[in-house]
Amino acid sequence: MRRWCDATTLAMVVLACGTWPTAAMAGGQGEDGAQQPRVIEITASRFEFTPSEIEVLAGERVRLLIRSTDVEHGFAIPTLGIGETIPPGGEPVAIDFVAAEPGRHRFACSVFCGAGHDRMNGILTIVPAAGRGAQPTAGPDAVADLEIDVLEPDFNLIALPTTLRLPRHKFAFRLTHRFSRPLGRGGFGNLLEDFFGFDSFARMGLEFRYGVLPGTQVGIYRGNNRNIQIFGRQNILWQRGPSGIGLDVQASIEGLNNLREESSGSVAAILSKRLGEWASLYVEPTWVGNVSKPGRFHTSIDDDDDDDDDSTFMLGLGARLRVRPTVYLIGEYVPRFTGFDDGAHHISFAIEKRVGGHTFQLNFSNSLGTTPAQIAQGGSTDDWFIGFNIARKFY
Ligand SMILES: [Cu+2]
Repeated sequence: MRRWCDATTLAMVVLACGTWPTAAMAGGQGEDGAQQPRVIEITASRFEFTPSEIEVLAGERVRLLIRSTDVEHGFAIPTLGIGETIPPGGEPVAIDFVAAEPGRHRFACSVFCGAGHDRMNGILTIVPAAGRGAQPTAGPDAVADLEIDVLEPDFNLIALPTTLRLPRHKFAFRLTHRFSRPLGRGGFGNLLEDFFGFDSFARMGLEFRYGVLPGTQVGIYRGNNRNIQIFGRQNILWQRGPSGIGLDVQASIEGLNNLREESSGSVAAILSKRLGEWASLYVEPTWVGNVSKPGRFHTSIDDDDDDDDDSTFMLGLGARLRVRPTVYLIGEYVPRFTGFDDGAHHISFAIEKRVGGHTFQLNFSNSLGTTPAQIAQGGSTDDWFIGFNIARKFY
C-alpha cells in the first residue's frame, strides 16, 4: 500500500510538472508517522547545477543533497536564507528546509569557481499546495524583483534613470560625486598635482529610494548645493519580460535651498531595450519646467538670466554595455530640442564595476548635472569633469 501511494504521488508530481528533474525522491510517512523529507540530489559542476529546475510543494519538507564533481562551489537561495559551501571531492552536503514560501526562488553558486560562475544558477519553484500543477507564471513579482539583473544592475545609468524595479518595502542608496575642477585646465602636470580633480570641491548628492508597491518606487536626492529632488517612478513594462522592452514613467520636483526656492518639475518616459546578454539601451523623452533658475547649478548661467527658455524638452539617450561579467561601459547623451539651450548638450561616459547588486562607477562628463533640471541646463562646451557614483541596495 505504501509503495502504491509513493508511486501515485510520484506519478502525480511528474504529470503536474512535466519537467520533473532526474532527482531521487523519498516522500511519504516514516516509522513514527512523521513525514519524511523529499530528497533531491543535485550535482554542481563548472558551470551548472543539475538539475537546474526543481519543483516542490508548499509545506513539504525538503532535503537537498548537493555534491560537487570538480572544484569548490557554493549553493545559495537568498530568498529562503539558504547558503552553503559545497566542498570539492564529491562529499554531499545536506540542506534541510520546509518549503514555506510559494513562488520562484532563484538559486546560484555563491563561491567564485571560474569564468562561467555568473551563469551558474537555477530556479526552485515552490508550488502552492492547493494549486498543484498550476505553474506560477514568470514575471515581475516580489521574488523576481529581488534577483540581480546583470544587464540592468542599477536604478541609474550615470545621471539618467533606468527601468530597474525596486522590490516592495526595500530600499536603496546612492552617493554621487562630481569634482568641479575641469580636467583640461593647466596642463597634465597640474592635473596630476590636483590628483585628477579629486582635490577640488565636489558636487555631492545622497539619495534614498524606497519600494512602495511592486513596480512603484519613490525617492529623495539631496545635493550639497542644498538642492532637493523628490521623485516617484512607476514601472509599466517589465524589461525582463519576453519582449525585452521596459517602460517606466517618472515624475519629479526639485528646488534649491531645501526645496524652499522656486521649484522645477519634470516628467519622463523611460524606454529600455535589452540586447542579448551584453547591453541595455535607453531612450528617455523628458520635459522639464522652470529650467533657467540661476544658481541652481550651472556655472554658465548668469544671475540676470532668469527670464525665458524655462520649459525644456530633451531626449535622454543611454547605453550600458556589459564588457565583462561584472564590468560595464556606460554612455549618456541628452540633446535638448526646445527651451533652454545654453552651453553644450549633456554628455557622460563611465566605467562601472558591479559587486553583487552594488555598483561603483567612475565617470567623465561635460557637466556636473545629476538631476533632470541640472541635465536640462546642459554642459560645458570645452571642460570635462571627473566623478563617481556608488550605489548600494539593502536587500
Ligand atoms: Cu561558482
